[in-house]
Amino acid sequence: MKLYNANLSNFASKCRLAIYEKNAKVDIVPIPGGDLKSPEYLKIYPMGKTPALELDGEIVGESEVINELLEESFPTSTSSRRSARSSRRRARRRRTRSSSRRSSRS
Ligand SMILES: N[C@@H](CCC(=O)N[C@@H](CS)C(=O)NCC(=O)O)C(=O)O
Repeated sequence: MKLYNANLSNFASKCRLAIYEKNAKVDIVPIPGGDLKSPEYLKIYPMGKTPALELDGEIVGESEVINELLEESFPTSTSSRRSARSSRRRARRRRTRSSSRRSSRS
């Protein structure tokens, strides 16, 4: 797993904290091209935002969705570890739900 991070982003810091707390095996990397709107980064994540998590070639955005995925992949409690595939499926559903909530507000 790889987290595309900008140190000054408060949204990315939520994910960094979760990664540090869990001591999770996630590479925290800077934004390719040095800018959220660089062609290199837009190719990876067309929203051009941080944070974004890369997992087996798939990109997951939204700090809350990322943190839920991290919790399921690296649980801190004794709750059972869910499979990465089902975590990703749930992350996709949450992303869809959170973007439809946002568009119904506007
Ligand atoms: N709802 C998103 C917000 C992410 C966000 O807006 N991040 C800022 C940096 S703090 C960003 O990427 N801004 C660039 C842009 O909106 O184009 C999340 O929770 O991850």
